[in-house]
This record gives sequence, C-alpha cells and structure tokens, in this order.
Amino acid sequence: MAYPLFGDEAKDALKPLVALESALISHGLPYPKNLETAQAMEEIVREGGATPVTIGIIGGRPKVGLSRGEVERLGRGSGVRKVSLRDLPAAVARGWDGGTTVSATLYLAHKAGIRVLATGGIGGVHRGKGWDLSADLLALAQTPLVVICSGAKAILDLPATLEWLETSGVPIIGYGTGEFPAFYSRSSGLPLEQRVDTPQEVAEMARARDELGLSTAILVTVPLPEEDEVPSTLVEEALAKALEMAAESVRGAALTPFLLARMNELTRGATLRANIALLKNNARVAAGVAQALITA
Ligand code: PSU
Ligand code: MN
Repeated sequence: MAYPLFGDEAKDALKPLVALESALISHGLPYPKNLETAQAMEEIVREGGATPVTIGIIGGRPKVGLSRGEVERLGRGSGVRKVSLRDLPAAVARGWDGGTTVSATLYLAHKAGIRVLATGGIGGVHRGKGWDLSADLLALAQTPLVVICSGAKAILDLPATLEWLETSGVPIIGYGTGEFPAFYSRSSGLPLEQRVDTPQEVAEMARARDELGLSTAILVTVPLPEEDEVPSTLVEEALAKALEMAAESVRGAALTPFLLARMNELTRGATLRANIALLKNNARVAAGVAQALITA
C-alpha cells in the first residue's frame, strides 16, 4: 500500500529519519566511550539508509539535529544537565546545556515530525519500596513514535514496568523474540504477545495505530546480539551490590546514571560493552524501520 498522505513525488522527498537521545551521551555512558558510541550510532543509521537526528539542548535551545561539536559539548562538558520532560521549561528558560532523556526526546522528535527513535533501554519502574517511575513511561503512553530499544534497563523492576505499559495501552513488540529482553541478557522469562521478524511488520503495526487514531508509542524490543550478553549471575550479583550502594542516598534523576556506572565497575566493563553493543544494534534496526515506514 502506498503511503496514504503523500503522492509519489512528495514521497521521494520524505527522508527516513531516526531520532537519537542524548541523555545516554551526557549521563548514561562514560567519556570517551559516550562520544564514540554516539558517532557510531549516527554512522550505523546512515549505513542503514536513514538520517540520524540526535536531539538535545544547547544553551537553552532545543536542537533537533545536533552537530558533531554539539554532541561533544554534551559528552564532555561540565554542568550538562539530564533533561527529562519536566525539565524542558527550566532548561530553556535558564539556558542550560542538556542531554535529553527518552521522554524529552520523544516530545521534541514528535514536534519535528520524526517517527522513529532509537535508544538502549527505556526508563521504567525502579526496584524497591520507594515510588520512582520514569517519565519515559508517561511519554510513551502519549507520543506516537516507534521506539526501538532492548527493553527496560535491567536495574529496574521489569514485571512492574511491563504492567505499567500494559495499563497505559502501549503496544510492545518483540523483534525476533517472544520475550521481553532484559537489556544485558536476551531473555527475562517475561512473555510478550506480539512478535515480528521484519521492519515491514513493524511499519504495518505503526500504520494500523495511526489509522486507528491512537497516540501511544509502539515499543519495539530488540534483544542484544548473543555474543554480547552478560551472564545473568554476574548481572544479578553486581546489581545487588549497586542497589545496596545506592540505598536511600541516591534518588531521583541521579539514580539511573549511578546504577549504570556502578554496574560497569562491578562487572569490569562487561555491562558497558553490552550497553554499547545493543545501542549500535538498535540503531541498525531503527534505520530499517524508518525506511519501512516510508515505503510501506
Ligand atoms: N539507554 C541506555 N542508557 C541510558 C538511557 C537509555 O542504554 O542512560 C537513559 C535514557 O535517556 C532514559 C533514561 O530516558 O536513561 C532513564 O532515566 P530515568 O530512569 O531517570 O527516567
Ligand atoms: Mn526516576
């Protein structure tokens, strides 16, 4: 079926775009791997026939399409903030430099008409008795993009995160899997009802959502490549220690970056390698999906 809103010539002018978030550059990965990974993701999207659009805040200006120099500014600058949806007004009013999380990036990407976003793992419900729910979940419930990820970060409460997404009406699709991936490992034991094996199937699902007038994201979950998996005993041990170190003292926006950094140290870089591998793999899948959305 032809793309419903554009004639052939206009269709040629439409470029497949992939939005990339920048909180993972400013807060998710250590320097200089953060910059290497950001550049590699852009390159992989290009090789996949799409155009990468990295999104962030520079001096209070939301920028949809950061230059290389601006990505470097976010990746090695001091005083760069982690900007989630609720931080956008402050970031703009006060002239911050900010790496945008999935929630803020979804908002800006949607305003710019971009339909696909690639990341590593979405935020979700944190473990423990406190009440810490990522703004990513609410943004996913409200923003009609296709989000390519490897599930939610393993530091989270995955069953609770899945429940929350179900309650909010966010379709979750396993890409080549019938299970929700657990970020550092391919399986979580949590079954998914929808599985697809091609970018075209993802595009069909997105088209159906649009025709229905639904405004939720579609979450496409891609397990990381087998050779990059971290053994689950190693993840669990490190996670128990990292959570203990965080205890009551690390809260709010600082919690996710803190846990990711401790995991990297405690596993001697194994979780960082896995994180980078899955980011690159997701960029590749996202390029295919962005193309399929235009040609479907
Ligand atoms: N994916 C990664 N590393 C990251 C993130 C995603 O591989 O650091 C970031 C994203 O920007 C996501 C954020 O939106 O972590 C979630 O933070 P919080 O749990 O505070 O909502
Ligand atoms: Mn939080």
